[in-house]
Amino acid sequence: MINRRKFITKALSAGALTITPGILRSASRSFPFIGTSNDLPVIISTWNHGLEANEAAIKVLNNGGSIVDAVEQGVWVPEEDPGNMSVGLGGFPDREGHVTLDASIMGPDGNAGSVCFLENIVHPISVARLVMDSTPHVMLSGEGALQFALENGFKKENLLTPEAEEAWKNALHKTGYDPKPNWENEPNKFHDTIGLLGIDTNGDMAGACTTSGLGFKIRGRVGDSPIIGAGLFVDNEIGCATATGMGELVMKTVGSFLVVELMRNGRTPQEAVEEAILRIVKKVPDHKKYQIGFIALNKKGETGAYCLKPGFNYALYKDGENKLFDSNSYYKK
Ligand code: SD4
Repeated sequence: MINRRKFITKALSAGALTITPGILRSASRSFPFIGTSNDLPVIISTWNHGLEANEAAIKVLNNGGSIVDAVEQGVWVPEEDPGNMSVGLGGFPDREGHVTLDASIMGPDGNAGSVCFLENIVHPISVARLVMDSTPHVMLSGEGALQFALENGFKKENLLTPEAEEAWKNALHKTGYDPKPNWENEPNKFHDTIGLLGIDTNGDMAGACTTSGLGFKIRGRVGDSPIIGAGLFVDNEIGCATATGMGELVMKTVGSFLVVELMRNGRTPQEAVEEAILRIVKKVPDHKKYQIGFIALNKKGETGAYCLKPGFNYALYKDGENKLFDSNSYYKK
């Protein structure tokens, strides 16, 4: 009970979290960095918003926080950024105009928590953590997840910003209210989930994944991000992985679990993420219309990143530096 109360106080102070952005930021590089040193900690996260998320996660570790605190508070940064239209506050709504959120978290003890189809809460990752820490369950959805959050002190807020509302109206106009946006021409536009993986100086690993999901999706649609094993998986003996992109492809191949199992069987993180993308290429007939990106981290602090088509980038904090890298891709254009 005491732990739970402390945790809630911490989650509620999320709105007051201040991040000094950009201290460690550097230019994007056009080659994948594959870690080889044993220097820990290492934090890796999806897309360019990962730079500030990594910084926040490292600050938590530097201040003596746990690796679970670090991954959770790292992803608070894009969740509470109203300018980020793919995560938390300011995310693109579904086709009815409601922002619905998916999030999951896993710790080094193998415990997991997630929420899906959650509305009106700025930090779904912290609700997922509360599910993990204070209930015997793994996943809460929709109304029930909201009720659980409100009962535990989270505040109900409107997440639909004027910018996201305008984008929604324009998209409806352009697509004729078609639930499938034009992926062919804009493969990366709707894919900006943050997945963040970390290993601390003790070698303990955790991961967090949070998103507003597919822009202008059919109401009720849930993606891969809150599905343990699809959008996120952590096995503290082996490594961890997370995914971004068209979640349906990741769910059909249980992508993050696959990456970790490949590492268990001896693959490096880079080999594992490449094989998981290859699995999608082989098994999902219409994969070429979509984008998928995986990142992975193993027990030695080695990392991997790979995607279906060019355009995916990731942020890596390693050896005291936080940098953005372009991922290699299966298709070259
Ligand atoms: C989903 N995988 O809901 C998420 C979307 C995503 O960056 O990755 N956005 O399918």
